[in-house]
Amino acid sequence: DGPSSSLHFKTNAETIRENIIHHLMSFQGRDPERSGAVDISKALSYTMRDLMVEKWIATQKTFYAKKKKRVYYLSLEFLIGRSLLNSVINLGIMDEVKKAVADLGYDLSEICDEEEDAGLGNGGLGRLAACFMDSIATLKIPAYGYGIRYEYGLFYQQLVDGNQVETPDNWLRYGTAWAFDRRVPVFPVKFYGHVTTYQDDKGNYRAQWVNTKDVMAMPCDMLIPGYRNDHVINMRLWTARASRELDLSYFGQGNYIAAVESKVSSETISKVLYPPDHNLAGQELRLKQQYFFVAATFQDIMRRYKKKNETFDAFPDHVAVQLNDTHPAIAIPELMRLLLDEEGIGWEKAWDITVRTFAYTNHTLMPEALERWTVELLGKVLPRHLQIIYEINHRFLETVAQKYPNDGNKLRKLSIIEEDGGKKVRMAHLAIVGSHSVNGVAALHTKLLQTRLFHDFDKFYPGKFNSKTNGITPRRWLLQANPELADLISKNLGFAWITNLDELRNLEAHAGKKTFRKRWSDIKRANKVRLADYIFKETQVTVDPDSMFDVQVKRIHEYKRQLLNALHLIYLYHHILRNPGTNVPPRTAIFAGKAAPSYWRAKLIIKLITSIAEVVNNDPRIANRLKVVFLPNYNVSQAEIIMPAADLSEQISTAGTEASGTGNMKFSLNGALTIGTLDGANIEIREEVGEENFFLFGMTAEEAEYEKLNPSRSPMQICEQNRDVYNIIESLRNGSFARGDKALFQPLADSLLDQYDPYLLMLDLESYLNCQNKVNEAFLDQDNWTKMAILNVARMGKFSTDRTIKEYSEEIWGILVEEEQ
Ligand code: DL6
Repeated sequence: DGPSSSLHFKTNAETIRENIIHHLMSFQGRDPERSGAVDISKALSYTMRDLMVEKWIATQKTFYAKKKKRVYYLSLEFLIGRSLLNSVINLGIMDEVKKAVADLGYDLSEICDEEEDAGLGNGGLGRLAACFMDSIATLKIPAYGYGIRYEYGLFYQQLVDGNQVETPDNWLRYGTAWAFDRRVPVFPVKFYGHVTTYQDDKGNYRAQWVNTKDVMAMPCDMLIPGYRNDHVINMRLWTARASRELDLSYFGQGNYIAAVESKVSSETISKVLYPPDHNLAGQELRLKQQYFFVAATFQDIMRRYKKKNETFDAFPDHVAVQLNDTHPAIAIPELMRLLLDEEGIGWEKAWDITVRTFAYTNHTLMPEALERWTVELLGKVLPRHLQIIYEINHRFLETVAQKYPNDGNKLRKLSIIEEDGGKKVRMAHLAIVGSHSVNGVAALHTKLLQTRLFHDFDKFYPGKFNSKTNGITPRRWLLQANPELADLISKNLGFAWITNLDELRNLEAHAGKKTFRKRWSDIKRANKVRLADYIFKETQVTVDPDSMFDVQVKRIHEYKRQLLNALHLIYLYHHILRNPGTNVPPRTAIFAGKAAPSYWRAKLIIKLITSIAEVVNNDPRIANRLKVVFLPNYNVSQAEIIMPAADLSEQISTAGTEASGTGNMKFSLNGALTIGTLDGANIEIREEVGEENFFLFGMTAEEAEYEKLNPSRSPMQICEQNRDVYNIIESLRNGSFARGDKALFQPLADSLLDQYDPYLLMLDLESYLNCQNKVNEAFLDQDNWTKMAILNVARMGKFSTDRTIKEYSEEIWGILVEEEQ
C-alpha cells in the first residue's frame, strides 16, 4: 500500500492534510478549526481530484502519442454513485488518507458518507456503464464515456404510509468536486426547422438543414481513475445551455419574460433523467435529450479526428462507437448526415464508414422497452434524420428483397419503419442495420435475441450477433464494499485478484479449513450487524443479525417478481403461526428498489410488501422469527452496505425475461448463495459455482414460453390443489394485510389468478416454496453454508467487467488489451 509516484505533491498523510486545509480555506472559506465532516469531505474530494488531474492529462497525451483507435461509449445513463472512496482506493493511498483525516479528528468512512450519490441512471444498464468505465481505466483502453449531466438524477424515493412517494434528486445542490465544467469546446445542436437542397461547388446536390432552433452543449468532464495504474480517463457529460443568453428577438417586442422563458426551455434538455425503466417514455423531450448528447458527442469526435486526418477513409480505424442500448441510436443517421451533408461524401462510402464505426448492445427482452418514435415526432424534431432513415430503410429493404424475393411479410418484419397503427421508427432495427456488431449481455439473452426478438435479422446477417456476458467491477463491489472480506482474501491469496478476478479460484483450497471458515463467518456477521444498524436508522425496525438475511434489491417490476417473494413470506407467516414448534431458521426479508412513478402496479407491490412488514413485524406470535423490511431509496451506496451482508440472493425473474442481471453477481461475489431461476446470467453463475451451491427452481425459458401458449394448469386449479397456495391468495383478498380493506390488493390477486399472467407466478410458486424449504434446511447447517459461500466467491472470476471489457475491446472494437507485467 505504498504511496503513488509521479504526483505534483508528495502523497503522504501530512501533505494530504495540508491540502485539505488549503481547500477548506482558499476554496470553501472555512476555518479548519470549525469545519465539519461535510466541509472535510468536499476538501478531501478536491484534493483527490488534484491528484488525478496530472495523471489524466498524461493519459490523454498517451492516446495522442501512440494509440490509433479510440472508443466512444455512448450512454444516456451512468449510475456512478459516490466517487470519493473509490478514488482513494484506485489511487492507492488509503493509509495516507485515513491518517490525514484522522489527524483532523475524523474517521474516513464518516467523511465518505457525506457524499451525495451521482444517480445518473435507472438501474442495471446505467450501473453497467459505470462499472465499464472503471475497467476501461484499469485496462488502459483508449476510451471515453459520453452522456448527459442531468441536473436531477433518479428521483428520491420516500415511503409514506408504505407507499412510494417521489421527490427530486437535486444532487448538484452543493456542487460536485468530481466534475470540471468547461467553456470549450461548446457545440451548437440543432432542432426542428426544415431541409432544403443546394448545388455545391462540384455541382452535386446537397441537403441543408435550416431555420433550426439551436441549443448549446457545454462539456462537463468527470475523471475516472484506473486501479493503481496512473491512468485516468474522461467521461464527458453535456449540459444544455441557451444558444444566446436571452433571445434578442423577444426584446424587439419588449418581452423580457418570454426571452427568459425561451432560455429556460432550451436548458430543460439536461434537467432530469427519465425514470421509466424497461418502458418507452415516448416524449419529445426524451428524443431531444438523445439527439442533444449524440450531436454534441459527434462534433467532439469529428474535431478530434480531423486534427490528425485529412479524409474520412480511415474513420472506422480510428473511431469505434458503442451504443448502450438504442438510446443513442440516432447517432447512426447523425453520422450519415455529417458525412453526406457536411463533408460531401457519397452515400455508399458514408454508409460503409458508418456501419464499420457502430456497434450496438441490447439490454432487454421486454417488447415494451423497445424504442419506437413516431414518424411525425421524429420528422418534426429532426427532419433531416427522418429523410436519412427512410433512405437507409429503402436501400436495406432492397437487399432484403433480393434475398427473399416476393416476401412482403419478411419486408414488413425487418423494416425500420413499423407501418401498422401509425408509422413509427423502430430504433432497434435502425441500430442493427447500422452496426457491424449487435450483442446481448448474457448467453441466454443473446440466444433469445437470435431466436425470438431478432430472429429474422440473425438469419439475414449471419455473424453480426454476439454475446458479451455482463460483469461488475471487483474494485467497487468487493474491495471497497467489503473491506474485511477483501482483506481476508488478500492475506491468503495476495493482491492479484483485484485486477485478475480468476485468482479467486485459489480460495477453494481454503474452504475446507475450519479456522478460515470461522474468520469468514465472523466477517459476514459483522457486515450483517452493520446492515442491521443501517436498517434501524432508516426504518426503526430491529432485525436479528443471526437470522438469515434474505435479500431482493433491484427495480420493482412485475417480471422481476418481487410479488413471488412476497407470496413466500405470506406462506412463511402462515406456516409459523400454524406450527409454532417448527424449526425453520429465523429470517429477515429485505427489499429495496424504486418503481417507475407511473407504474401503479409496481407501486402496489411496494405497498403490499410494506403492509406484510407491518403485520408480521408486529405480531407477537411470530416472536421475531420473521421480519420484513423495505429500505427506502435504493441507490449505489446503499447497495454497497447491503451486498456484503446478504446470506440469500433472490434472483427470481421469469425465465426468459431478465437480460442478464448484475446484482446477482454482486451478491455472489460477496458470499451470498442464490435462489434463482434459469434466467439471464443466473445460468452462467450456476455453471461456474456448481449446481450444488445454487438453489434452483422454476421453469426454463423454453418451458415458460410453451406454458404461456399451452398452460398445463390454470391458477385456479393450482389453488384448488394446494391448500397453502389457496391460503396465500385468500389473504390478499380478505384484507389480512390491508387493515381489513378487501379492495386494496385485489388487483394483485386478480393478476395472479388471471389465465394470462405473462410472468407465470402461480406456475412457479410451488417450486419456489419447495426450494425455499431447501434453503431453510441448508441454513441450519451454518458451517456447510459458509463452505458453499466460499466456493461461490472462489468461482466468480468470470464476472469481472475486466473480462467483459477485454472481450468488447478485442472482439468488437479491434483493440488488443495489453497484459500488465
Ligand atoms: O445489461 C445491464 C442490465 C441487465 O443486467 C439487466 O438484466 C437489464 O434488465 C438491464 N436493462 C435495462 C433496460 N433498459 N432499457 N432499455 O436497464 O440491463
